[in-house]
Amino acid sequence: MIQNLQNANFINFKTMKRQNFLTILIVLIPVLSFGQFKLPDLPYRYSALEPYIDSTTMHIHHDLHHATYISNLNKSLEKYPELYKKELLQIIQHIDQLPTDIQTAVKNNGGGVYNHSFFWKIMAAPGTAPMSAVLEKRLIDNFGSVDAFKAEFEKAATSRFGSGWAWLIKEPSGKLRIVSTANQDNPLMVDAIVKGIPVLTLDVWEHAYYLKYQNKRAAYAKAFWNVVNWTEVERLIGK
Ligand code: MN3
Repeated sequence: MIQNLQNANFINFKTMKRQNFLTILIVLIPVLSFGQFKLPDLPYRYSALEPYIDSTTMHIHHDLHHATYISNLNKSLEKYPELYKKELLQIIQHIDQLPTDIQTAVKNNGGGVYNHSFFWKIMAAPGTAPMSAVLEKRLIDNFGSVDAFKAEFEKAATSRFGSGWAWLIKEPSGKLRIVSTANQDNPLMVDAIVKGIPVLTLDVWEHAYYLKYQNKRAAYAKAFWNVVNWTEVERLIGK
């Protein structure tokens, strides 16, 4: 009987300790990670872009690739925690002003974080954010026709050697222009060959399309038009 009671007390004590430990952990995790960059949720379900971009690709792309850029960005800033307080846009626009030992890591991982967060936002479920007449006119004014715009964008996507991104950007003059960048670079970075505000992008890294399209990047770029959030593109272009 005494033995049983002791066992019971012992077990209770152990359980209590574990609970305390868990409580401390739950309190500490947000404190320790305070200010660090976090993975944003997708603005739609993983299957929302089906059949053009499949749910498995979205899971791997968001939960693994994008998440890895986040954790590597946080790791690369560990030596300079004051940088966690900055806006990511501020950081990636002025990589040349960062300590030299982290510039490459922040360019690659900060670019990866920014580009993916942006990419998710300019897509939407098929048919839910069609192109308005206003945006159509803007594209015609800039590129001659919507088809010519799409053809030039697809060319930027397919002719980018290796990994990178195709972009529609707005130049300071208001002119729209199509460019492509290598790796996780983007047109906001200080060393971009052509600078401008991104209003549309397509990830042309193989991880973005290989499961469904294998080596057919051109087919992926064509399918992309079905999932563009034209409402958001128009909003970003503004006046
Ligand atoms: Mn990607």
